[in-house]
Amino acid sequence: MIKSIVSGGLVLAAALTCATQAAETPEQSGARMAWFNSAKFGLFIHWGVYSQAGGEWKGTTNHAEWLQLTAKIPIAEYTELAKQFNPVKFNADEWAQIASDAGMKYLVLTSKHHDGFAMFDSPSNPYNIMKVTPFGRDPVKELAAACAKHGLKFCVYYSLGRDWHDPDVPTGSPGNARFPPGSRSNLVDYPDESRKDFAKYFERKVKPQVRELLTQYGPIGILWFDTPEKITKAQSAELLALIRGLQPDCIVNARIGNKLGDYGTPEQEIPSGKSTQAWETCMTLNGHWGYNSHDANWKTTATLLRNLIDIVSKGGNYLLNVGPTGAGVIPPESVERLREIGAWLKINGESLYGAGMTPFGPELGKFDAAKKNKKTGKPEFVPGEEWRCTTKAGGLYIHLFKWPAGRFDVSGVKGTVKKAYLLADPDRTALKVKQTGAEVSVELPAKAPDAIASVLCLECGD
Ligand code: JFZ
Repeated sequence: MIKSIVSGGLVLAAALTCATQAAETPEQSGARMAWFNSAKFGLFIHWGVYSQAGGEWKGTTNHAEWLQLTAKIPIAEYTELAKQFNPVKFNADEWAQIASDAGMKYLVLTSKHHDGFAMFDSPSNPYNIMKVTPFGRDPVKELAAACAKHGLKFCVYYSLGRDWHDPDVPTGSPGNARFPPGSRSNLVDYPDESRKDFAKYFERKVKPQVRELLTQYGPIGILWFDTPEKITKAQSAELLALIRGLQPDCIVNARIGNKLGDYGTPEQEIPSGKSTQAWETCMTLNGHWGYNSHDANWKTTATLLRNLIDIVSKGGNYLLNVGPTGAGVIPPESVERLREIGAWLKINGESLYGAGMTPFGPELGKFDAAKKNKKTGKPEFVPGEEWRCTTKAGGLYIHLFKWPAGRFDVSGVKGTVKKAYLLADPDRTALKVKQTGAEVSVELPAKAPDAIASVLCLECGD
């Protein structure tokens, strides 16, 4: 049995440093990050008023959670859409069960996306699901309870620097060709960027609602901020201090802004290399975060599962997204993929949960000078397609994507391989091992235990 070394890795996964966190010891931030560094896999849920439209608006069909901006809908008209929001098929226990069956350990729900609409009972701001819609229930409250019942950490997403309902949320920067002033703002109702004062929005809406989220729903695992945009360093620090004061164990991602936060959040991409600092890749199952009924571009279970293994082998977490319908139903194509990942984790989860990153590296892939990145012109990174490795105190887990003929060879192994076996083999039958120094060769059966990823365990000693 290979034991977990997560605790040993935590100090290395120390939070991104900054003035506010400097007062913290590595042990304190390590203790807060313990569950996150062990969990590896979470469910992201983009669900709100926009979900009702299913990506469609007056004949166009590529919308989703940005509907209000991409369809240029005035607040008055968008509020009419909100008044129709009545997700009678929403069942928090079902959603938590789907996440649990997928082998996920935490769940992040959009509590307020860029449209500024609160999916929770917000006494400080009436633009919320309890006041505006006929639904009359609080999904954040129901999901928090369902997650507690299913042993999942309940977490909330909060759009920090974009809010298309509030008059004081400027975006973009002068001189930034890609994101000029107003590029991510509601210019339909609030056309004059120069009149917008982020500090007013920060005091009027952000701080009261963050306080509500941290005092109304029990323990919050992560406050998953998004798009910090114009927030100042002082405001990021003040917000972090507010959170630490209310719930010291609540993890905060780096999108709180200004190099604060406990971990980084690469979006829709997996970094090429490994990192000792905590990080989490968030990714859609198809091409949209919010529900789009026209988007059938579903990633295969093989891609998703190999992404998870690749990410964990580099020291990260995988936050995989679903976009439920306006009625409150998670699309069956999403559920099917999550169930298949869960079935694999049921057999092989030991190789990921609580595991450390690869001691090797070449297996991850290489930069190919012959393939230039279209955006940067730099050599493209070509991921390795053969295998990945994760670690625990007692040895190595080799995840074989391609089943080698006859034997698996690896060099650079530290220590002596005491036993080799396939994790999917309930009898853990010992496989024949040859080792010369750091070179190891393991004889394999003809048939792979799993078509997507088969796990070879190498128990190592001195
Ligand atoms: C943001 C949102 O705009 C989007 O709707 C979704 O919620 C996603 C998870 O977060 O999208 C981003 C945010 C940051 C980057 C790209 C898209 N980024 O840093 O490249």
